[in-house]
This record gives sequence, C-alpha cells and structure tokens, in this order.
Amino acid sequence: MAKASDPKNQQLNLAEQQTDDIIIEETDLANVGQHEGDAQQVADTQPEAANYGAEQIQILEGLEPVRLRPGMYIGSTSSKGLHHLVYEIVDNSIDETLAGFCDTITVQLHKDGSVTVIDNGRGIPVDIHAKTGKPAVEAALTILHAGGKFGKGGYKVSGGLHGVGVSVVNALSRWLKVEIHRDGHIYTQDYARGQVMSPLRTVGEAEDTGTIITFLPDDEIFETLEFSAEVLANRLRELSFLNGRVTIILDDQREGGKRQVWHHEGGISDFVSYLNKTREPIHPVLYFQGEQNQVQVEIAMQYNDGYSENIASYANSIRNIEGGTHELGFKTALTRVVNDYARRFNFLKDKDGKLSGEDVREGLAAVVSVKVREPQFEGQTKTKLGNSEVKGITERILTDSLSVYLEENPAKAKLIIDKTVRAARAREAARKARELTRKQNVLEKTSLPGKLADCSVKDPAFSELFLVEGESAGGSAKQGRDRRTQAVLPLRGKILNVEKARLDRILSSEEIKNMITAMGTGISADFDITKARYHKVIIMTDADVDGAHIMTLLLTFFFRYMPQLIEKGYIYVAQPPLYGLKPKRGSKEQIFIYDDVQLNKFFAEHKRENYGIQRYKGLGEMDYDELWETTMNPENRTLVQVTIDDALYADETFSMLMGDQVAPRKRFIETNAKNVDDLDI
Ligand code: 0RA
Repeated sequence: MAKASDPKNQQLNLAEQQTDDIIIEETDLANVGQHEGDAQQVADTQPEAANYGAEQIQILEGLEPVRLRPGMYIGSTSSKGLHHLVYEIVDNSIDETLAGFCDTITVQLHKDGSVTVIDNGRGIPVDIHAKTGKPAVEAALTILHAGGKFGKGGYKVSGGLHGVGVSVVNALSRWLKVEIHRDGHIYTQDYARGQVMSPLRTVGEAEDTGTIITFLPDDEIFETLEFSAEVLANRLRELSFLNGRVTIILDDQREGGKRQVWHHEGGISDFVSYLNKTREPIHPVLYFQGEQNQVQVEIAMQYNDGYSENIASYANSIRNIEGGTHELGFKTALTRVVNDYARRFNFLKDKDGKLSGEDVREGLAAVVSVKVREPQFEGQTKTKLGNSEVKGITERILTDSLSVYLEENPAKAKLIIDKTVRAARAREAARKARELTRKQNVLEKTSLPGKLADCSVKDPAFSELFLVEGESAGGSAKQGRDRRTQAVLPLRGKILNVEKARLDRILSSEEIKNMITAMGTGISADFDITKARYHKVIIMTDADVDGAHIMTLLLTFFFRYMPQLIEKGYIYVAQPPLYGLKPKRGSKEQIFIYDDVQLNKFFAEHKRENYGIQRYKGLGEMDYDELWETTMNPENRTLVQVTIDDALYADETFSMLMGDQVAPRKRFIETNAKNVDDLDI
C-alpha cells in the first residue's frame, strides 16, 4: 500500500514559488475602473510573467468594503461568521503545515472574548513589500486580497469562503495584535478595526519561529460575540485528521473551559475509525493514496455491520458537503471494482443484476481528501468541488489500488462483497415491501392513520403536525390544540431504532407507518417533498431520558429516510417548560420557566420563598390548556428548528443524545437548532 505523501516534495514545490509577494488576482477588468480613486493601488505584474493577461493584474484594496459588507467575505455576521474568523487564521497556519514548516497550532479562547492563534510556522514575512513600501505583514493585514493568496505557492486551504485572507479578520476586529518570531527577532504590531495603530517594531529576540495573532471580534459587526468551544472543536478535530502530522490544541480559558489536544498520526484512517467508533467494523481501515497532475488523492474506507452510508469529501481541508468530482470519482470506481470482483469470483451469478451504488455503499464509512492547486467550488453553498480533472484521477487511483487490495486479500474481499450482495437482496425485499404498503394504502382508501387528529386547513404551508410522546400527552395535545392548523399524532412508547434495521423491517413498524402516511411524502427512494402535508413537524417529548431517546429515534429516522425534511427546515422541536412557579400571594398567574439558567435568573430577582415550585417531569403533568399556553400556542411558544449542518457528525450526535444526560441534549438543541424567532424567512 502506498504511504502518506512526502513533505519534502511539498517543500520542493514551494521552493519554486515566489514567497515574498502578495498577489491579488482580479479577473474582472471592469472593476479596475470602478475602484479608481479609492485608496487602492494597481500593482505591476510580476517581472517574470511575460504575458500581461487579465489574471496577472493585481489589485490591492483598502478594508472599507469588508466592514461595509462583511457577509460578502465571511458569509454572515451570525455565530457562523464569528467562528469563521478563527478558521481563517487557522487555515493560514495549516497552509504552513502543508508546506512542511509547522507542526503545532494552538487556539486560545480568552475571558475577555478575544482569541489567540499560535503556530510554529515560518512567521509572516516582515521585510518591506516592494509594491506597497510596507512590511509584508502589514500589507497582509491591511490590504484586501481578492484571491486571498499570499503567493506562497503549494497547496492552500482556500476557496469558498475560506482563504479570504487575514486582512478580513483584521477589518472585522475591534483590535488585533500580531506577533512574529522570525530571523531571531520578535516583531509586533497593533491594529484597530483594520487600521494600523503602531508601526511594526522589534520587541525582543527569538530562537523559534512562528506567528501569534490575537483579536477581539468587533461588536459593531457581529450579532453574537460568544465562541462555542464545541463548534471550534469539531473543525479543529477535523483539521487534525486531515493533516495527520499537526498537533492542534484548543485552550478554552473562559469560565468552565478546558484544554483539548488533537494529534492523529494515522490521518484520515484515524478519521474513518472515528466515524465508525459507535459501530462494528468488519475489516481494518483501508488507506489508498496517489498523485497525478499535481492532484493528490487520499482515501480511507471501512465497512461496518450497519446500513448507513457515511462519506465525507474534502478538497484542501475544506468539507464538500455537496460532494463534487472527487466524490463522484470515488463512487464510480467503488461500484465498478466491487461489481467486477463479485462477477469474476462468482459472488454474483449470471442471472443476478448488477450491484447498485447504494448497495456497495451500505454500511460504508469513507473519507476522500484531495489537494488541488486551484480548487473550484460550486453549487448552492459553494461546497461542491468542480475541478473536472479530479474525477478521473480519483477514479483511477481507487480502481487500481482497491482492485489490488481485493485480489491480495481474498478473505477480507469476501466479507465486503458478501455484505454488498446482502444489501442488494435486502433492497429488493424493501422495494417489494414499499410496493405492498402503497398497494394497501390504495386498497384501504383511508390512507390516514386512525390515531391522527388532523387539522382542518389543507394548505401544508399553514399546517403543523405534532408528534407527541405517549397517549396521555397526545390526548392533552388533541384537546388543547388549534384544530384549524394543528394536527396531533400520538406515538406509543419507543419507535423502532432505525439505525439497527433495514427498510423492510422499518416499514413493518406500526408507529413508523403511521408517521409516513400522516406526512404523505413516502420514504427513501419514493420520497416526494411536494406531497408533504405539513411544513412544520414538531417533535414534542418529555424532558427526561426516555424523551431524549424518543427524540433521537425520530431525528435519526428523519435524517436517514426523509433528510429533505430537515434540509427544508420542516423539522422542529417543541420546548415545554421545566418548571411552573405559583406565586404564594397576589396574582395566582403561573410563571413558566424553560431551563435552569432562566430559573436562577428569576430567583436572583425574586424571593424563592414567595413561590411554589413545580418541576414538570413529563408533558402529561400539564393540563391541556397549560400545554397549549406554554408549548403549542404560536404566540407564546419557542420552537427550535433542527438543522443538520454537518450530517457527518450526526451519528455521534445521536449517540450522545441517546445518553443518560438531558443537559447535553439541551445543549445540542441550543447550539444546533436556531430559535425560530431568529429565522430569516
Ligand atoms: C506569507 C508567506 C509565508 C508565510 C506566511 C505568509 C504565513 C502567514 C501566516 C498566517 C498565520 N500564520 C502564518 N504563517 C505564515 C512564507 C514565508 C517564508 O517564505 O519564509
């Protein structure tokens, strides 16, 4: 098997590049005229560039555009944009890792809301940048780089929203301080809202090299200033898997914070083990690697005894949620190699049809990571790799290496091929089961389940379906609801765990069949979102362990079999109150409290002894009118929308949610789900 790529090669590549120049690529010539008179400069083309094409024209621009339209540079000014600031700096440090000069990156979260990113790379250059007459670091931090590139050469973490440049972080920070260890000196410089506050100065001697950037995000720009250690940890862990040699540290120095360290010598093979950690793998992780036309491809894969598919693709360490040419090449090669082997060694008989792509990916966890010089990102979210040459290259590398692996390891090959053949048979059985359900529905005419109390409005845009835990809470919900717009389907006890069963068995569960028929959409391959009978599906469970379990099972079901409902934003979680407070004097009006933070706040302002406290253990403890007032009435209620930004972590998230603690579940909902009030519709 091939080994991980050699860092020395990357250093060689790098040596061929100019490293002391800031290159801004601007292909839209029209912009040149538009910006005339701004505080911007049109730089010369590089001396050795003989052709004076549009790509060679370099534009250096001030930072005002970033502060005027931050969303254009970092996507949004919400929590997502805030975290993007950290990724921007870390990506630059990762570039130093890719170039072979940096092996440790530390992210510190400080009490005052500022963040420090430390790396032991070469340090941002400090020599005078010819085009601007400024130290290179000052140019890097105060001039907007349309292409976001430093002229460092090599493979870069850039593209999509990434790689907009450290100057963007500077522009959006109330203050920023850079410290550079380089050439035996320590240099430092301060900025405020992108403006230089002090010239670059030498403040001491250094034996090491590296860059330390500390910044405080600007409260004039961001809607929220609070960093989530969990969100940062997910990205940093991912980066440590994708760049096996680096050690990444997250040092949260805030209240209750902790220090986390990631180092994964095994790179993406460790990543695949991590993805499969809640499952039973059926063979060791396979790792394949190759390079062609300066495209580096790494693939790690492992089948487990489950049924879901978990493939994550990356280009230059950026997750490609929508896949792209590398993922396509991977899938094409996998289907072909497995079919060829199965046919050649008689796992498939002449009469059998081909194994489908879905069959060969059942129970597969895989990471496809490519490094490309000029990554092109497309699609709605700009997270789909578009470089067409990458498909053929990935396909060839996997075809060659996987064929060899299967030939050389017949026992492992048998485990894998048997599994895919079983998947094909089960899929055929499921198809028949689906057909049967459909026929039954047609025959029985009454397609809606008896337990469903439907709403009278027929327009799905105004219809809501409450999935309620238990018959008694279901009864209260039916009584309390607004019959015009709210439908209620009580669910008895626990639904079948869809992670542990194939579609044919899942479809034999009464609770699930009820849900599917109530939704009207069908399931899996038959799923049709235009048939959705409700545009809000609201999961309402008790705030206890069983409730968390049922919530998890339902979310897993939607995620695996109706993911479009989550993508469309149709799935919500109700927030019943945790406490009811009854004033002992005066008004007898109850006060409802939804979490412990709110409770502590309330009792910091009011005397505890003046209230009777009831802790609701279940929905069933509330009267139907209380349930309506606190949890169902659109005027008062809080719903959280379920958004699965990163389906990859869903497995882990679900297993976390299945745990005994309610707190992590609450935290999950708080960080992963948006408050409906915040929704931008
Ligand atoms: C430009 C050129 C070189 C390194 C860097 C920038 C650089 C930027 C950042 C941002 C955070 N950490 C960083 N580390 C390095 C190459 C310098 C050389 O040729 O020595």
